[in-house]
Amino acid sequence: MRKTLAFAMGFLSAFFITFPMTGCQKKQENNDEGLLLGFSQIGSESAWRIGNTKDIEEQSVNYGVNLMIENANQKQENQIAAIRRFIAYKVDVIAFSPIVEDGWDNVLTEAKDAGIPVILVDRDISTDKEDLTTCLIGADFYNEGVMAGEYLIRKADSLGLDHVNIVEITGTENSTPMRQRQAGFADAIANDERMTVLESIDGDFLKSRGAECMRYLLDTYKDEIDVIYSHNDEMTLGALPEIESAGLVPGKDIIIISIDGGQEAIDVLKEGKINCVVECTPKLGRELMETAIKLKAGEEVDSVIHPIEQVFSDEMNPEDIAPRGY
Ligand code: GZL
Repeated sequence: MRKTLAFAMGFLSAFFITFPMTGCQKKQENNDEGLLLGFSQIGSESAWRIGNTKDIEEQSVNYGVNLMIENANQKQENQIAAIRRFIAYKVDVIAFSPIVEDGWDNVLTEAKDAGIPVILVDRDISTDKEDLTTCLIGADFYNEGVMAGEYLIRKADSLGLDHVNIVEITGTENSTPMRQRQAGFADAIANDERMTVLESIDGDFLKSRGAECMRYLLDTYKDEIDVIYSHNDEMTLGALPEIESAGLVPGKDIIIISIDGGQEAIDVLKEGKINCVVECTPKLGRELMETAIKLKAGEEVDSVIHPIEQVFSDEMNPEDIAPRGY
């Protein structure tokens, strides 16, 4: 028993457990009590991601769900390993935020064969197989891109611009938010002949990469740049000091459009250094817990759950923006 328990304890040491850990006995007790949910989180790359994790943990307590959460530190292989551990531990439901869309068929087939339902949180997967997942809970990233493009058209109208040169700093290549934010923005400006995208460059949703990308874009295009369209606040916040170091005033010399809507970016919007922030709420925990509880009870669930999201910009009184909570 000790050896088994030691294994169990060692096995669980990689997880942050939100119930008092007493090894396997707790699992047996939980068979009749609350739901055991295994969640693989991408990492801690942004205020958005940290806020998402915090909300999921808080909601698991609110709903009495036993949460096993593992941080993959931006590596798909860590997410795949975590899902395999959840399967081995026989959790009731698995949830994860896939860092990229491809490469999940094998591990999700293993979950399906084990009879464990899977919920996609935040991001989607790309697969030809049927029924590997039950529900996607996350933003409509395409619409976020459309809202960013529609803001730019209004801004160009208000400034009387006859041509608009855009540089795009994208999120993680092949991730759902990157693909759809790029597509929505491109479609929104497609019929506006003033708009030209000079270059799109991968910033991987990271602040450091946002700064590197901005340095390259300024060196390459210098004063040609009219607009920066950045797929998340972290990269935007990394880019701003580079713009100022080049002697340009962000929000004035260059229009800055960002996505996420974290407090730090909203504070910079209030300073006038960012012109538009499209909201992408990280607060998905309530919908996740409610969906997981329904699945454990054998109830039908919606295949897609999109939160309602808004646009914050210099078209409004930024002082009216409520505290963001992330
Ligand atoms: C969007 C989420 C993205 C955020 C980034 O739902 O996947 O990942 O926009 C985060 O800040 O890194």
